[in-house]
Amino acid sequence: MNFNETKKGKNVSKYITTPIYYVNGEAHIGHAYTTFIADAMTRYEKLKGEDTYFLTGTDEHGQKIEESAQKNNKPTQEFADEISATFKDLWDEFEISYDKFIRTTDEEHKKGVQKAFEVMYAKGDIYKDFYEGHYCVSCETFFPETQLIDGEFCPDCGRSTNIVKEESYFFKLSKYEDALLKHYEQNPNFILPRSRANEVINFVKGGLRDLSVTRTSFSWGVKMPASLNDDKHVMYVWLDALLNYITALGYGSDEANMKYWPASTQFVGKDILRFHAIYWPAFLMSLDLPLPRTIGAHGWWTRDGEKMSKSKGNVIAPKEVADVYGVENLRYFMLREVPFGQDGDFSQRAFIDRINSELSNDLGNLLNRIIGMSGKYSDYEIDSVDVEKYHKKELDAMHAILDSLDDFIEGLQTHRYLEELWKLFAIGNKAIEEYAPWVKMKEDKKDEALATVALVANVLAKASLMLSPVMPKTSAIIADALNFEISSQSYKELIVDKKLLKLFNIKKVPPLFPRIEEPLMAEAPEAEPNKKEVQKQEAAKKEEDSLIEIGQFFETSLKVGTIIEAEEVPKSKKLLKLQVDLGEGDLRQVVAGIKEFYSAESLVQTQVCVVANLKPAKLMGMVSEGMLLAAKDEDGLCLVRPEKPKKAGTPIG
Ligand code: ME8
Repeated sequence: MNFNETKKGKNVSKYITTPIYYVNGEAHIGHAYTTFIADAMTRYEKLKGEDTYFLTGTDEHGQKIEESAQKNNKPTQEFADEISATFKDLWDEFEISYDKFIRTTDEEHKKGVQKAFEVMYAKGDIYKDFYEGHYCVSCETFFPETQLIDGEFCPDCGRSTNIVKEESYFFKLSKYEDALLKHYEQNPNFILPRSRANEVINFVKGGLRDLSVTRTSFSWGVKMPASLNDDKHVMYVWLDALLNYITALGYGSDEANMKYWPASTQFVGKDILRFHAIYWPAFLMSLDLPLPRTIGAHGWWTRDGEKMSKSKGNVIAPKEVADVYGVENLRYFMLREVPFGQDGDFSQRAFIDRINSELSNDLGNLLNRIIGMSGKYSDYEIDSVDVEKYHKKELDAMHAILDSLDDFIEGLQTHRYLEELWKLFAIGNKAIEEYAPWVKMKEDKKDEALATVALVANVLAKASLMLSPVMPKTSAIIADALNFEISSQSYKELIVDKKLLKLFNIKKVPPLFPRIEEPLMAEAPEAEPNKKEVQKQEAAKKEEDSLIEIGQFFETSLKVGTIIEAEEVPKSKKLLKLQVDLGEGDLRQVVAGIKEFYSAESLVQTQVCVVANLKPAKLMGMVSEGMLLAAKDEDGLCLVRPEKPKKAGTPIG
């Protein structure tokens, strides 16, 4: 099976997905961001005339949902129905253009998951054993003891974990380690942004354990396939959830829409990248299905620089923002504000600034000026007949920008896409200042004045087409004023073929973006901090700033090494030259500054902990290919060693 399979010879369709949202709480701004970006990408592809399919939905099984329902004194299904409906209603109100809203409690989905389980089982990729480990209910994930914080707390969310021992079916994740690494290497766009790929690759290189894919400790999940005759177990929620991307297309039931597989872009938050970039492709390999083209991992949204949480009372409900500022303005702000993949901050100040300067000034005013001028000079009639003659330079500059936009979409860089698009309005605004049509009118050069007005009308037409994936309704209003419709047909004519608008009468429109002077929403609640509180917060912030993500830690390869040879470096007071065995024939020369504390002979055949992926360095002319871990205080230095002998090369972490 070639996992890179593209649909050569067939029409390539675009299948775009959001994560499916847990039904343990209502939608917040982070959910809205993923949904907006996926919606904008789908609309962009549609505009280009592609056959698209856009999936979103809700993730409804697992212990976390069961517990949330209990807390709310509701039967689990009823609770899931209610919360799932709040997501669907919100996306409908926001006119999100999804083709399907999947729920993991849908019967077809459950059938598809059971079929996938049977296929993996028949292939020998699933086996039964026992699992004992630390389980984080909130993340629905087991963690090895070595990854826990203080031996107890979840490394992802910091909550306390429980020890769970149970019979379980396991998926042979370890079998796919090499195939996954090969796939990452051969497909540099599999994980975007590329900066996020390293943490995944290092995690896989650190060794994959087989994955427990069933549970017996609770029952709120997809039942086992009847053919296995093992009712005690239900499916692990992540196996169930990830498979939604194919069951939504009918995998295991009516498979007509499987023609959309593989997905072109699957959007996820950075916290769930590992599930999507490791487990998900491994499951697909096991099912002999091609892998998605791109997993796009976005960053985290904060509010006024603070993490949002229910306890702080600073969570932003997207509906609240949309009700006062408008959903299209919110879409624009979120997609313009952050480089895809980086964390973003929601502040009303930044939001209002963008509305006033970019939407109201750059775009809104340009449209109003052109309507005003054409009303005065030509009774609202706009004719592009002389635009080429007087404005070739501006037309060329505009078309060069339009030609470059596709690359930003390919790289999921919506902020760059919008930044470039805004250069069109700059061309329009500059042309008005430079050619001053009102002066031309006085000089009796009416055709020149009207050519400038028509140039700007064309700028607005082309820009509104390209803005339509992000601001569909606003763009439709602009297009209507300019007497055309946003469609793949007009895209072809105005963008691909670079044609100009035909003779038409421009319509008056009310201002699209009234200026906003003051924040329209209540600010995030701010507790009155006393002096002690401030000090505490500053200390906590300092600590938090120095914290790293688990992925950053795994970027360092630490290994147990056995010292085979050791000798003093002549003329050096501090250095010893060591030959260290890191297993599987990996013999390293390490030059270490430990001579004052250890004799060369005492080190031979002892074990040390080695940083194994440092760039080689030269010390006194000798290459050193690693570093030993050591602790030093006023009493001197001691090497950090494994408590018991371990095989050379054993990973530490
Ligand atoms: O993880 N900023 O669901 P979920 C940006 N059911 N994104 C945020 C965010 C924030 N402050 N908070 C959460 C799940 N998200 C699983 C997915 S897919 C097969 C299963 C993002 O409701 C988060 O990163 O907890 C994730 O991408 C999405 O919201 C859903 O989170």
